[in-house]
Amino acid sequence: MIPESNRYIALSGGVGGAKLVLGLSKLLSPEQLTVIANTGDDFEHLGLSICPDIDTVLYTLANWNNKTLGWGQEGETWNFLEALKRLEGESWFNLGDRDMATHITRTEKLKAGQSLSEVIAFLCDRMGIKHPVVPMTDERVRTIVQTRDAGPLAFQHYFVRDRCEPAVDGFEFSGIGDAKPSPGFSEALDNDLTAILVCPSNPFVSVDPILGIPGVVDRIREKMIPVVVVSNIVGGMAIKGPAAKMMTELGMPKTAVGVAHHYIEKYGDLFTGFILDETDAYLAPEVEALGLSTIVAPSVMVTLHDKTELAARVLDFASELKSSL
Ligand code: FO1
Repeated sequence: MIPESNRYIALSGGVGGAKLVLGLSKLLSPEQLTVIANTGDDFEHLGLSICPDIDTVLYTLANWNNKTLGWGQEGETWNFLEALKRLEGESWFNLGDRDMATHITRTEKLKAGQSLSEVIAFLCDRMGIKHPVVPMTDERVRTIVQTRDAGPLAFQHYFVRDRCEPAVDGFEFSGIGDAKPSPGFSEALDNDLTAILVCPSNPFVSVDPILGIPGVVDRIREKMIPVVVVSNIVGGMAIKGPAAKMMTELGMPKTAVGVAHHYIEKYGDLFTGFILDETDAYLAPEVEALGLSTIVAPSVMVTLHDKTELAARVLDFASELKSSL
């Protein structure tokens, strides 16, 4: 049993992160869990404001998510996209008919002057989501992927239009210097927290933008609480997305050790715990040697049971680390 006074922040990107968030939401009350979603992937397309990671988390918690694609809505149809193609419109980003309703609602409300946090709170309410899911910031932050041959690319151009093909050189988060944590993120950081949980999301383009918001790392550090990461790399492959390919191109080992090393190198002793999949159990001594307490747990989440089991292991581990601080 998780004591009612325990409170957590989960940092999440899209598909992989949303799976653990769903598991956590089954074990923790809305008062105990705040989900912070990356907005570096957001972009403007066809006049619409699109927030892929936030929407993936929302659709997953609402059980509206497309189980085959990982992103977008279940029962989706593609009439708009087909019609757009006939008119030679920009159709490389697959916008489903149902999904369009989310983008149009968000765009209208933002244009009317609401903050992104207000719009996402409205969407959570309409989708029946009780756990607070908040954008990392209300300011505009955009991930730019530096590539060797194609120069700087806006994230969705790199990811969807160019299918992650260009070799990556580095990342930039445009606008981050002026960004503040969103009100919900800031309030959650003011709480008496038990731990920060870093979901199995891409370290470079999902977690780094959240931690890159000025002041966030210092505020976490001041709290002297465990920061626990679930590796997004299992058996040398990313659970989803281009993380392993990026690591190779950046000259890093594409293993969970590479992930741990990235976090330690960038954030020093901010991180305390690391969770490895069973496949990677043999890497535990190497991760421990980097100064991270490590446990091994099945972390490939297919069923709801897998998600809640991993969430339970993460929470147990965080409690153990908290009591040993
Ligand atoms: N990912 C794709 O690979 N192809 C798409 O056409 C695509 C469309 C899309 C539409 C709405 C949405 O919320 C997400 C969408 N994604 C698509 C996923 C998204 O681009 C990425 O998964 C994230 O940005 C990476 O976390």
